[in-house]
Amino acid sequence: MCKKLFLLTSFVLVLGSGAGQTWGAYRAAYWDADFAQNWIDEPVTIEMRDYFADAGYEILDADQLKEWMDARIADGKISVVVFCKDFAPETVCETNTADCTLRKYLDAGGKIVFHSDIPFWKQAIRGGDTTLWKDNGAIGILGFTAVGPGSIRNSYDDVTFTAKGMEWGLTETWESRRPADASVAADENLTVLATDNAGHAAAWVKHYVPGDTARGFVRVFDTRDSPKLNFDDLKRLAEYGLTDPELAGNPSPPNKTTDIPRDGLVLSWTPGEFAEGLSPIHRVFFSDDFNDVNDGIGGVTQNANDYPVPSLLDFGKTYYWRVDEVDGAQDNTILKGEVWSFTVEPMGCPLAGELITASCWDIDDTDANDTVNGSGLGNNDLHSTDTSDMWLSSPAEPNQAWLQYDFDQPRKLHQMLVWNYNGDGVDRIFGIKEARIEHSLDGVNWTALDNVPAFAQAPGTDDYAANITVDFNGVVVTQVRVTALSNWAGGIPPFDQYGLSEVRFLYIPMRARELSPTAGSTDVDPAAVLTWRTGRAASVHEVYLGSDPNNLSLRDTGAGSPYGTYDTTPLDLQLGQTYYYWRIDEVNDLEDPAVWEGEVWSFSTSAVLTVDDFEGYTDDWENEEAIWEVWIDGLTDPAKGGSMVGYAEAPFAEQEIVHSGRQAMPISYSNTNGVSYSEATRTFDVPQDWAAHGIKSLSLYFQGLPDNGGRLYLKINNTLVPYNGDAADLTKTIWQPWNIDLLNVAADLANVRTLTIGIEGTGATGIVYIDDICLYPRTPEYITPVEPGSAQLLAQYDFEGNANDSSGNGLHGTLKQAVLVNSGRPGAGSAVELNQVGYVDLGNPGALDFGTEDWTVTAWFKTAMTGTGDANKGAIYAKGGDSGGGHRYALIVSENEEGVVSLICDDDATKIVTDSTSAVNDDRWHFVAGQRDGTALRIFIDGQEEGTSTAAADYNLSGTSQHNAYIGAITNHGDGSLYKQFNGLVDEARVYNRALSAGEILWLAGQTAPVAKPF
Ligand SMILES: [Ca+2]
Ligand SMILES: [Ca+2]
Ligand SMILES: [Ca+2]
Repeated sequence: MCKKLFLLTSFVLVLGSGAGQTWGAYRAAYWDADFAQNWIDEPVTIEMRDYFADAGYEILDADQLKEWMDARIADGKISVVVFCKDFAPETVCETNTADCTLRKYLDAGGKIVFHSDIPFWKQAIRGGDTTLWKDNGAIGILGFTAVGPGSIRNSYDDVTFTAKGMEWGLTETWESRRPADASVAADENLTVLATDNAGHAAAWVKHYVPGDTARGFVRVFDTRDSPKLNFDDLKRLAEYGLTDPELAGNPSPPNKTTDIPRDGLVLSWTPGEFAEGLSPIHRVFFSDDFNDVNDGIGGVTQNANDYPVPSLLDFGKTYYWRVDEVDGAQDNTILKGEVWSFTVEPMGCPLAGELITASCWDIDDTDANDTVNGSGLGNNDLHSTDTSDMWLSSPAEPNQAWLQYDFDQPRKLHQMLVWNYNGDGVDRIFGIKEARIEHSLDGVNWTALDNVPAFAQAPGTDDYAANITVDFNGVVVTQVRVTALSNWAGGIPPFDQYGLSEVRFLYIPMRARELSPTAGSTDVDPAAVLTWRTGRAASVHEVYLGSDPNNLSLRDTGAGSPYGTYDTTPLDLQLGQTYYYWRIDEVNDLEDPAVWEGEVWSFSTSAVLTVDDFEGYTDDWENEEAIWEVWIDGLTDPAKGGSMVGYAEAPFAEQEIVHSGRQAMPISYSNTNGVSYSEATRTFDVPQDWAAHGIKSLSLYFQGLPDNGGRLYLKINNTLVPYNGDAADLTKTIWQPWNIDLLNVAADLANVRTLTIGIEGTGATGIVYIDDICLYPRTPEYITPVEPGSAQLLAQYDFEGNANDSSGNGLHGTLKQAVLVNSGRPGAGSAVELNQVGYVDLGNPGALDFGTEDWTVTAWFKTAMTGTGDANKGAIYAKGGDSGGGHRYALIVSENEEGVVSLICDDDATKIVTDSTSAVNDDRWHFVAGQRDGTALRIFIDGQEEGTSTAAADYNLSGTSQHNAYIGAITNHGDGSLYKQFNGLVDEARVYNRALSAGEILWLAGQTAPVAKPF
């Protein structure tokens, strides 16, 4: 009942604090006296803190920062935090990995503004201490090399703002000292705000949410001269692209978007926080005049969150709009919105230079391609005076020099823009004055263009904008030739040369474009809706699709603009298909040509469909995003029995025990007080079709607890599917797949409305964790336990009375300060007890050193070891030496992650670590197997394969002969001592010089019934 009680109390709390919530709550600045800073002086941090407090930002200390980030991760509100100090505190940078809170906040759409020293150079510890992370802080947390190597540091260049930097609001420069390398900035797709003279990024933004361009990690002011820090600039960076949640936000189309279709435009936005529930809610202003919109002239009041633009828009024109909100929380105050803008598609689109092949009159001419490759053109389309970026015919040409442009395919031409020859000063006289222009569709028949204007002379200065426009009036061509008839020098020797700086062809887009999925897409939903932007003037869109690119079938003929769609559902595309091919032909019988055939694009479908991976649930129960609002339990509906989905307090989903991603579903069950079952049911708003796309199996992963009772089952709609494995699998603390052959399920699979997970059995109680419910196009397979016998068994240690080898090979061990105790495991007799001092010395028999051949090491063990320092690691079995110069193969607990076993192999050249995934330090018996099988290195926990790595076929481990084999310890090759000593019990350790099969490992793990083989 506690969850319901929690709901009631927290609802009251939210009502109490929610109404007064302001934008300040989502704009914050971090400052804490108890944590250090580095390159910024403390008095400046205080000045900065006070500046942001005055601007309405919430000031957070290190603990509050952790709470605030957790809250934003949970509620996903648009937010930003400015760091006044240039070390991040341990409360949010618990580790220098992507698992820390600060990175999770970025991944959840957060924004951080960070200045001065290298980000995460040190972790700040409460009380003023620090942990030195150096460059690895940023590499681990941000996921890339955020600051370049020493060779590019300390340039002291005054930075240059990029266009983006100015757009984001930078006004005051600084001297760069710790920039990101230019190539890294490009590879990481950083938004670069400022550069040093070498082009390295002195201010940049790393975005963590796909498609986002305003949030993420903002790095600025990469130097230590802290008095120059411009707080206004920092504030503009912080607020760039964010809006006050009280105002209308998220404009669609996004602010300043260009190339918007002129027809069918519907403006939309997210309403301000307090705008709901009133009437009218919004006032919309729309005009091509900024001032009219900014001044609030005209305007339409309405309740809908969208506004269909009433008329056809003008090509190339910029329009402005704004949405004012009525604030119901503040006496219906009108909240004036931001003015947004967009620009309509141009009549003609620029044809990319890569699609044009340029040639010219004479091989002695300079390169004709310099007139179509954008050379010499700066950001604002202004051509330079650099003649190496222009074309110039060779001397002594009698007024017939020509340039020819061959297009990739027929194009309907609108215009050609021309930049004339722009040589410095007098050199511009080589510019063409009169020209003949011809065009051809077939390369044989040429037509001269009428009304070609005289070409104006270039200014011979660096800011040359195109000053010649040639109209083609929509003629369809593949080639254009420009012949010089005269130049601005009169063509008299020595001035008989002819030049151009650049041309640009503008074509009318008649073919379908912006196809989605994009060419070569993978993991496409087999029920995908294909979309494209329609060709200009097309009245019908023909959709061709098939699995043979040379034999596509016509699937649909539809109408509509500016976007076309085709729902592939009727085709029943198959999962895991590589590839499908498709093409859109745009048709209008009134045009010539009537058909514009599109390119053939391909995509492949996903191999698996996810029903639920539990990643989408949040703690925002008010918006019904909590896991227990989707998976209905017995607390919500008594018909579901004794189940409780999720936890009583946030985070509601399980975030530690996960099979993949960051969340799983916990179901607590108690089949008591008159109920004999517990269920969790998800109802699909739109029934799912599990009979389509070649689906054959439903799969899920589950994990239990040792004291769990009962038996697992599923219901698809109301059809029962009992668990087909051992009921005791529910007591295992590892992830196990349950794969269900849907052929054997008599439910209406084409119309799945509900999926139920249940545990039956009166009196049964416990918790089961569920993750990754998926659909596969394959039939389940099972692994059957098989007794491995003694074939190629090298050694076996049962610890019955001594540490002798019972394999018959005589590789007896010696107990060293270790004792034998009752194992407590049924049928297993005694086990060896190791306490981080004791161990079992197996000597150094050559049989335990393997070269390149296969082997398997297995053991039962029980431990409660915690921590991950060397003293906290525990070798279950090891042969050879650890640390520098060591050769080894070993199974070690907590080598990388607390309580998780790793298989470590090292030939002193390549160390290969194969981690398992389950934490096994629960003081219960578990079974581990590590093996080499050809080039595969694998680790199994309790019979399930949990990790695999690849080794070269000639990976040779014979060097492990340098040290003894041990159970419970490994030799530190550096000093010859034993370390990583195990704490707990070990029993039934075996070494084989062959790779046991998965079934043999299952048998050794004590499994008697077949288990599902993971897909
Ligand atoms: Ca050029
Ligand atoms: Ca998951
Ligand atoms: Ca034993």
